[in-house]
Amino acid sequence: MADNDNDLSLLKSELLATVAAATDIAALDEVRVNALGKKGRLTEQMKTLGALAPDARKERGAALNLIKDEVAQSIDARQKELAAVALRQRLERERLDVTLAPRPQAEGRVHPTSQTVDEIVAIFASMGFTVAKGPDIESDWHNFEALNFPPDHPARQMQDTFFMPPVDGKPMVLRTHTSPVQVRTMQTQKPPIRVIIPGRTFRCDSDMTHSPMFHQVEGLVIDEVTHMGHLKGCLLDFLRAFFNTPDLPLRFRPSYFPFVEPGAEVDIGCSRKGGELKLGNFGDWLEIGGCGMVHPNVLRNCGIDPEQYQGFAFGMGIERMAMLKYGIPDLRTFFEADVRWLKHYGFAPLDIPNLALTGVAP
Ligand code: 2NL
Repeated sequence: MADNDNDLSLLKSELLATVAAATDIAALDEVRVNALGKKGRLTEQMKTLGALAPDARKERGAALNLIKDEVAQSIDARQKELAAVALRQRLERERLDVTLAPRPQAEGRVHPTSQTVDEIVAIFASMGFTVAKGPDIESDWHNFEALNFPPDHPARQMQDTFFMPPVDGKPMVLRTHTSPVQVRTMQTQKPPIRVIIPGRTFRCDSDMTHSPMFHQVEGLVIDEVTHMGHLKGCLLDFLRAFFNTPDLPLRFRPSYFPFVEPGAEVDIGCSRKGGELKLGNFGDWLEIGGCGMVHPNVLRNCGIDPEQYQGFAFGMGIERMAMLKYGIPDLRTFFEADVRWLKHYGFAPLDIPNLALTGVAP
């Protein structure tokens, strides 16, 4: 009997020691399985009781039950302890100091071209336009042919083109305007159509006022009854909103673009007194883009019946608009990637265009 008592008290202190030594919940679970699980050491002891004489079985059984209870209690207590420690550590780790000063403002700036595109998109979106996109490398057909530039037409030389290697025998170019995206839109959408296309364009031209890569925004509206009055009203609303000038005058000057008939150059009112350019009703004029009624040949080339539908289109240079709005004097600086320039002329990332003051917000 004394031997039995000894081996049980040894087993008990061993098990309690392993409970105390468990330093996390996973280790403690293992201890529980090793002691009380199906093949645990106490369970194995229980299984040996059947072989004992009734008296001995009763005595040893009672002793084993006491040990079982004690070990189970000790595991539960340790579990609570470890959970409390884990919680304390987590609270420490995830502490948030709400009294800290805000982080310094981010260094990054939004490029004036991007900011201007965002502003243009916001205004036209409020007028019911969607935005379309297309590839920079275009087929000669999408860039010229569909737009009523016949193969040897001198108008092709109006736009000095970067030619690309042919694809599947088809001549390819870097798009010289965003108009091919309008061609793609007319081919894939049914009228009524109202889209603008802001994007990169390329012309083999580089001097004070020309960069080989620049950005354009073009607009296209196709419907059953669309006329020059709609075109002029649309551009007037847009330009007054964009330049934040409610009385900005607008003038159409007859001009030639192969893809429109009639076509016009778009001028806005300005003053050039004392070498300083100011926009507004001052009697002088500044060219800002071109526009016209979409040529019936273009509609036909894009699968739209010119007897049923007509539309207007317009185009403007984005850098030029940014220069005018934000007083940036030199076009070429837009593409020099000079961080000092970007710090000076760039916009804070959250300087979201606000239409509240423009009068066109619905
Ligand atoms: C300018 C002149 C213009 C268009 C662009 C256009 C597009 C299609 C059909 C007809 Cl698909 N027209 N676009 C029309 C007139 C002028 O841009 O000075 N851009 C900077």
